[in-house]
Amino acid sequence: MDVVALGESMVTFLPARPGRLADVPSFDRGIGGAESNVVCALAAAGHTTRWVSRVGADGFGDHLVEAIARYGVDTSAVGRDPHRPTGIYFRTADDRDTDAHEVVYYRAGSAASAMAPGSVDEDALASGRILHLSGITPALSADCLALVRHLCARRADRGPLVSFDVNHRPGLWKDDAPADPSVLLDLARGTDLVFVGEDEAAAAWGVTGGPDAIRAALPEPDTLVVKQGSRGATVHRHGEDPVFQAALKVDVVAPVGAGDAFAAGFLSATLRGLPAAQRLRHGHLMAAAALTVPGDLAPPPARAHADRLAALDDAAWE
Ligand code: KDG
Repeated sequence: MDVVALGESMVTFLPARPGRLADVPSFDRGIGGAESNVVCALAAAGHTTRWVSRVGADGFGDHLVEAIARYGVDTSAVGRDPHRPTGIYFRTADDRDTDAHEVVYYRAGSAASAMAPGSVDEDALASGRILHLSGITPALSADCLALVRHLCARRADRGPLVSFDVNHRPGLWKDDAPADPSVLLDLARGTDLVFVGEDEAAAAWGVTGGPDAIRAALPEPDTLVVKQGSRGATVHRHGEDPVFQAALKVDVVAPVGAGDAFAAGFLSATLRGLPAAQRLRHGHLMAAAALTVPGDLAPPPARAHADRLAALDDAAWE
């Protein structure tokens, strides 16, 4: 197995037309979930992947498991909870206007929020070359925080490389959250590969000043990828000079899911041992695909096509 991801996924409701949530009359069903988005994109790009989670014993749970399995993701370690529902969430229509962007979650008390150390299949979690986690899970409950803390603990007998996307979701860090978002910095310290946006580092940790300042606050992970919005991203790796790579300029249809696609592209290139700049380019290519569709997930460019685009000379990538 190349990549295993742990996290909550939800049935997503995308508004049929633009407007305030209060005014939208109908919604199209999709699937969302940062970590499953990553493994779906990786599976579509030809990697072997597994999603570990819990869903309710309900129709939404059936839909999630079936839809994610259709991408080619192994779902055999997804548990069913007969007592708790599958989470769902709604998005507002005009995702292009980030000020009007609304995400409304119905996930408190969900099946996935009850995940805890000992309640998920540890062998499945250790079965990949990479274990991908995100900062969404620790916001869901004290049990979920304990589970992620356990998985992020730096151990001598390292199993998979641990990848952690900070994914700061302000809507989840309310009064009933098990901690405040500064805990994400502690968790990130124990992992090997961290993705964080400049905006997230400022909002969650109060770290401003760009990639160098973020690296100074987070020196432990071998690889730190700082996403700088539409400008591009910078990777810091132990023993190497930082590398910046500009992003592709696209007309954004919906930003949700682009960070997951970026992580998938970067992880795909990491698994293939490509150099840092190529890892960033593959991240940007997958993100560009996700940015230009309304849902969370877009079919990634075929690997040979992505390789050709990533190999274009620097002028094409400025
Ligand atoms: O990264 C996209 C995710 O935010 C979306 O799919 C839903 O997982 C989700 C969340 O918790 O916000």
